[in-house]
Order: sequence, then structure tokens, then C-alpha cells
Amino acid sequence: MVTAMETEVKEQINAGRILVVGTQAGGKTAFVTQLAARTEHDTKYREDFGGTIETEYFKVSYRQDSFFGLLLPIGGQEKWHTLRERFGATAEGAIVIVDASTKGFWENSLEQIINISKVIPYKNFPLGIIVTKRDLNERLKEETPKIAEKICETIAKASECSIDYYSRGFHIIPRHLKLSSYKISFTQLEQVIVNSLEQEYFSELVPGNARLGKRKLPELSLVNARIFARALAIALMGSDLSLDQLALLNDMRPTMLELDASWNRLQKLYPKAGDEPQMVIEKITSSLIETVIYERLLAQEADILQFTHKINDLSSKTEWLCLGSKYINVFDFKDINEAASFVENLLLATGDNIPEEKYSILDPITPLF
Ligand SMILES: Nc1nc2c(ncn2[C@@H]2O[C@H](COP(=O)(O)OP(=O)(O)OP(=O)(O)O)[C@@H](O)[C@H]2O)c(=O)[nH]1
Ligand SMILES: [Mg+2]
Repeated sequence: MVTAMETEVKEQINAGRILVVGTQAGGKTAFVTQLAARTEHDTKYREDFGGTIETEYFKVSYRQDSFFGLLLPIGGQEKWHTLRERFGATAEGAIVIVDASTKGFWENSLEQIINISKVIPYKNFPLGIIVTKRDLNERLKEETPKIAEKICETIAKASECSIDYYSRGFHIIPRHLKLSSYKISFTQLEQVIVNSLEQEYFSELVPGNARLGKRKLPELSLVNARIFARALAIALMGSDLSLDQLALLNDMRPTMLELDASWNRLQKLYPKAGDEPQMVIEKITSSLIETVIYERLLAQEADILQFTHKINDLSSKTEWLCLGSKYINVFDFKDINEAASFVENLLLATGDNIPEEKYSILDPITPLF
């Protein structure tokens, strides 16, 4: 005889697929891994210089797995943009990530989410903003004077003799950087800043390995150091970044020199980015570095509010429903629990999506025959 207990089917609600987008190394994979690890305990984030290739999938579930969604942190590098937009055509909602320690890159995250809004096949699809690296931002505020001084020292050293770095290809090759002229290029400055941060805040480094080595500041990973260096180098070089320059810079996570890449080579892919920025070495003073870090890189609460308003104001054009923002350290237990409730509300809101005809992968843009 079949009992009532045996016939009872446990209802499972699948809220669908949520794209997690935002500029490279903003913390998409780390954030989603931490969310998934609350129920899948063997899920663990691993540091990596390379970043996400294409995409990943993580199930994030609630209420003993009776309610869940699939979160897709898509590689933030510019080279994945077509793929990102393809995935949008079958998504129910989105999360946009911005990194509190590099607000110069927020425009790039914004551009990504605007592009995706064109393909998510719903009106009112829920959108949440996650601002990551709260801990790093607070720490860097304290460390800024020391960082500025260290960068000036490294520039002096690279001008007088040379500094070392490792290029990471099939082999790890040691190389030297000597500043020969009175000008410094973006590529050189980016490497100088990485070297400064590595010398000050790491020991026992193993070239090419993002996981090994000891951190003196727990908040500053080797990847964080690189993204911060890139944002600082470009901010020091002066005027606001154009989206084309952002796209060019966003094509790699390690530095250009570490990848044996060059601005000129990448410029072929992003011709509108213009020539490589350069600046007179003498102009780089510790007080300029400090000002640029405080004003152009480290986010304040007011920046987060402004970004949230901007996203809200865009909704009449993009047809998303912005559920607000959360400012977190993705490795903090309390923060990740609060962010998990935020994401649960976002998953619940997919129930109010209004289907709408937009470009879909099932409708080829050009007829096949
Ligand atoms: N201190 C701190 N570091 C963070 C936080 N979130 C992410 N990170 C670090 O940021 C770096 C990049 O994180 P990822 O999750 O790989 O970034 P991503 O957005 O997936 O990058 P792509 O896959 O290249 O697009 C790693 O070194 C993380 O440890 C945070 O809240 N605090
Ligand atoms: Mg990733």
C-alpha cells in the first residue's frame, strides 16, 4: 500500500538563470562561489591569474533546496562580450558587480549590463548591484601614503638601474624593466606599481602562481594588486578613460608586460582606444598618487548611491527592475549571508518578469538560406 508520505512530491521551484556580469577581477566568481558554498560545502574559491574563461555555473539554493537559481558569473574580460550577450537571451535576471577599490572601471561594468539588457527576454527583469571589496577599500584608504611613497621609490630604482618581473607564457621568463627616457608609458607604470605592491605587501612569491606566497595584508590578493595597479596607472595618466581604452585594458588580468602583450598590439583589436598614454616621470609625485587614489579609485558611500541612482534612472530605457545595491566583503560570513537574502529576493522577483520579444538565439539575425 502506498502511504500519503510516499506519494507526497517535494515541490522544487527553479527561479531560472541569473547572469553575473561586471568588469574583470571585480569578484564575480568569488561572490557566487561563496553563495553556493553556503549549501554545497565543498565549493571553494581558488585564486587564479587567468580569470574565468567563458563562464561558470553555480546552483544557489534556499529552504533545503526547495527554491534555487543558477548563477552564471561570466568572464569579465572584454573578449567574452559576444558570449555574454548570447547567454543573456536565456536569462531571467542579472547581477552587476563593481569593485569598490577601482571605481575607474565602473563604467565598464555599466556598459556590460546595458548591453545585456537588450537581450534578456523580459520586461521588469530583476537586477541587483553588488559592490565588492569593502574590506580592501577600507584597508587601502589607510595604506595610501605608504603605497604612494613606495611607487616613487620603485620609479627611481627603475630609472637608475632596473626592476625585475616575470612574463607568464608557456614558460615563466624573468625579465628586466629599465626606464630609459624622461617619459613613462602606461605599460611600464602598470608594472612599476605591481612591483611596488608586491615588494611591500607580499613575501615568498612564486612567479606565475596567484595562490602561493604570503600576504601581509589579507585583503590584498595578487590579482587585486594587478587590477588596482592598472586602474591607478591609467588614472595617473590623466584624463578620463574612454570606453575604448577600458575595453583594451580589460582584455587581460595580469599586466601587459607579464603577458608579453603591448598596447600597440591590442590597439589593433580596439582601434578607437588611441595611442598608449605616457607621462613625464617628474610629474609623478607621492602627493599626486595619493590624490588620484582617494579621488579616482577608492569608492565612497556617495559613489555607490550615485551608481545605484544611475542604474535606477536607466530603467525606462533598459526595462530592468533595479532592486538596489549591497556593499560587501565577499569573504565575510555576515556580509555573504546578507547578500544571500538579497539574491533570494532577486530570484523571487523573477516571478514578476513580463515576457517580451527581444533578440533570441532561436531567431537568427540573418536567414540561414
Ligand atoms: N579583499 C577582497 N578581495 C576580493 C573580494 N571579492 C573578490 N576579491 C578578489 O578579487 C580577485 C578577483 O576575483 P574573481 O572572483 O576571480 O573576479 P571575477 O570578477 O570573476 O574576474 P573575471 O573572471 O576575470 O571576470 C581575487 O583575487 C579575489 O580574491 C572582496 O570582497 N574582498
Ligand atoms: Mg570570474
